[in-house]
Amino acid sequence: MTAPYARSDEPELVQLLTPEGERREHPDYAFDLDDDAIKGFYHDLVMTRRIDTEAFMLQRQGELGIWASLLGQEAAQIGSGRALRKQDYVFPTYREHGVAWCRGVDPLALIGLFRGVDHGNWDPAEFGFHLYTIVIGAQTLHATGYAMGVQRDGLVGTNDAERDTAVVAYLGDGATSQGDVNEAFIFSTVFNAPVVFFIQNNQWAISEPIEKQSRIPLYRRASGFGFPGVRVDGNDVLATYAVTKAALQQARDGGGPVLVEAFTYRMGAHTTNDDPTRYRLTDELEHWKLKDPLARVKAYLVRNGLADEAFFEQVEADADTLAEHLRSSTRAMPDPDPAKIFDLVYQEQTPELVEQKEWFVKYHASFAAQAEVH
Ligand SMILES: Cc1ncc(C[n+]2csc(CCOP(=O)(O)OP(=O)(O)O)c2C)c(N)n1
Repeated sequence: MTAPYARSDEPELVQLLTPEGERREHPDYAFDLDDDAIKGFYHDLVMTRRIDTEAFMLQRQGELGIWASLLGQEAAQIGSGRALRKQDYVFPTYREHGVAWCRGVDPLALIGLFRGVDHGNWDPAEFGFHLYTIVIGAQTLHATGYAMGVQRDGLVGTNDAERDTAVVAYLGDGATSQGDVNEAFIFSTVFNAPVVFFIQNNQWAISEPIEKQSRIPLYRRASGFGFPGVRVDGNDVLATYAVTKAALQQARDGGGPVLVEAFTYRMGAHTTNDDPTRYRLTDELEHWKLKDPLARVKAYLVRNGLADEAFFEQVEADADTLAEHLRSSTRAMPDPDPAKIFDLVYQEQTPELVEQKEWFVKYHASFAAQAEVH
């Protein structure tokens, strides 16, 4: 069996920045931003990694119930997230902390979800960023349905850059084995829905390797459904930006769905509940460390004299400030009102729900009364 990482050298992989920090050109995908934008991407990458490592440590200290780390996947998320326009709409999984950062969602809202004090405390409509979906692949159907709605609202192919809208569904390699995802592919292509399926192929679905999910590279699956697919170096923030930007534009222009496979690697555990040393070899991780998405942008900036020591120090200082804010604010989060679940789940309160809520409030209060007696 071929090691998963051997495939990353396939010629179809779109790459604009090598692991050594050298720029590459691609005939179909040009990077059209300047070096200041690349410095901005570097800032995003470092901040996102720090949110991730901080949340991981908070989980280890017992402050969070669980955390799904994005370590290694920062470039896939920042590149694609920065390619979005304000009016676009994102359906994430549970690992899209970098995309959330690009959409302006407060990282504390993500942390609150994993602490179990709320159900996702951000307004999806405000940020164009849906709540996290834990059910593998389900969000691809939500995204397809939403995209069909966008199309029917006349928000596709009008040539108005402020108006034309694309929808993105993020998913993992393992999710492509789900029926939901295959149904979403069929619906989106036959209805020409403006949706981009952004697969972060991080090589593992918990302990199942990509070899057990597919006999062919994932991006080629799209052609079987009748829409285009492209594989991009998911550790290259410039390439993920350029490829996603083109895919989003095709969707907004009325060209239908596109599948983007970001070829990347999950450097950490699946979640904080999991031990990857039980199923994967250390040399695989060591191989991918050489492709680190942050190191290659830093190498580019340094080797071209575009950023000095003061710039990197400032980025680290910003990350330290954010980390301190996340730590202290997480510990200060109040416990939720248990009855709140009744207010948030349903649009309308039926008499039965009102009755259930009253019973639940009394039942819950009985514990406090018992504690006073004893
Ligand atoms: C429908 C469903 N089946 C199983 C699970 C349990 N589960 C949680 S994460 C996961 C693996 C997902 O792998 P992948 O799609 O590659 O995404 P990744 O976590 O690697 O980003 C599974 C099977 C689930 N959450 N939902």
